[in-house]
Amino acid sequence: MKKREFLKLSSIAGAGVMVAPFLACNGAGSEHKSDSHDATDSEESPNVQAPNFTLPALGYGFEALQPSIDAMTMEIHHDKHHGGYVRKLNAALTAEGTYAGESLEALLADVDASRTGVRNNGGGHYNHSLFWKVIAPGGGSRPTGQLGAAINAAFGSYEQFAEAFFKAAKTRFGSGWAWLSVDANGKLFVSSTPNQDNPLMTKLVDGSGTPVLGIDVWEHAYYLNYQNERGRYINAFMEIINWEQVAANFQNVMA
Ligand code: MN3
Repeated sequence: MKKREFLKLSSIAGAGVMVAPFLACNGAGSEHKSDSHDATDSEESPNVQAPNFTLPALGYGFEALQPSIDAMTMEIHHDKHHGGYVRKLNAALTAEGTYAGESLEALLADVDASRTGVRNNGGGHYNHSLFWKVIAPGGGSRPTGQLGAAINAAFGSYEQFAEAFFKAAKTRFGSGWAWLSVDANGKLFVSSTPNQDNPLMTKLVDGSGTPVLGIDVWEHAYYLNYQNERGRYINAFMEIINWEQVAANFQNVMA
């Protein structure tokens, strides 16, 4: 898979809306600086834009996933946690002063350890935007079609995939995520990352790729209902996976 295709990802997380550059005046001597803009000595590009990432709607009610995930956890997790990542991502990009309208995916593919705000909050925005979509009321289904075949090819069977995914999620020390992703050769693999990192962050993770399924194993994702029993939460999650959405994510990567 070519780099360009790798970056051509499903737009699960709204990209920055195109807005007028806020350094519009270029007349001699009319140096303009936004009040909210962290002034630096570097030459400012006329392409600099105000970042405008937004919190996506959940797509179902806070109570829709009960009893697997309780309504209060969903409300706090979506509105407060994810909302905070979006707000802080916009703030971090504004502070950097070089945002030029890149997609969230492109930002994450390029982010390095020096850009803590974009790493943590851009990762948080991407990860949660994926998370809300790969779970759905109902559940109990299993991957079919091309995705099912690809899972069998990579892991041997659904059960062996499930075992690997469960283990990655259960053994992630502290806060983080477990993933099912597609690598540069189009093969599925399971991995886990700390904090809000994800496999798109080629400069920061071992084993980069495009996630098609992710589980949040931060305690805020499950503690109200499951307390310290992360394994019970992972099992509950795996029974409400929206495999149609995961299959669509997979098709999008492979297209
Ligand atoms: Mn979370």
